[in-house]
Amino acid sequence: MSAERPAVLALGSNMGDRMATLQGAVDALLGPQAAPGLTPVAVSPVYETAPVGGPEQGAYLNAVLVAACTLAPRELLARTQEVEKRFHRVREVRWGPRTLDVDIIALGEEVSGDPELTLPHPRAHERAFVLRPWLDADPGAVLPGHGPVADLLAAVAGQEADRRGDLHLALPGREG
Ligand code: A4P
Ligand code: MG
Repeated sequence: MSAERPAVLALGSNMGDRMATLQGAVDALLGPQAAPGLTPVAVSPVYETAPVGGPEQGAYLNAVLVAACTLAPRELLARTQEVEKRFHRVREVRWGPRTLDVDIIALGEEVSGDPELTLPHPRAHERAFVLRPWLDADPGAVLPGHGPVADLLAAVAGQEADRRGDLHLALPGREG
């Protein structure tokens, strides 16, 4: 366990019951049954976004979670990958459709070029589907090495991200 620092997680789904999958992932990561090490801070609104990269595929629902994290980077990756597996993630091709994708956008000020866990996420700064919900969840957000998320978002203003006002993710409380 290390000192508490903010973890920013981006969730995406474009197969099956997308909303049920996203809420299930939030609960698996932060709910009362979740292993310790991640404490809920904020969850963003849900955005419907056109797929970026990959083959032709359906629209995504995307959201961002902020949690206080005492896990080491590798422990956090193991946690997010376990949750992806739990949702029977199907992904045949890179950037192709998937039931659930959980990306670690940032973990405090951690910087790493490790291909297994690159921090901050190497493509986050150019993706409205990450930046838009992140800014909602944390209006003062800064992407280490890139600057304020508000500025990064302004630079990708052409990318569509439609806020789904009819959809809401619940942030679980912790028991005890
Ligand atoms: N990996 C390295 N750094 C990280 C990190 N910071 N967070 C490694 C998570 N994983 C990281 O990821 C492949 C490998 O990246 C993992 O083994 C991990 O060790 P993956 O999730 O298995 O594969 P992927 O997601 O298909 O590929 P990739 O390159 O991670 O794609 P992205 O960048 O995750 O993009 N369009 C819209 N509108 N919305 C989306 O959510 N998502 C993607 C996926 C593409 N287009 C999208 C969306
Ligand atoms: Mg991924």
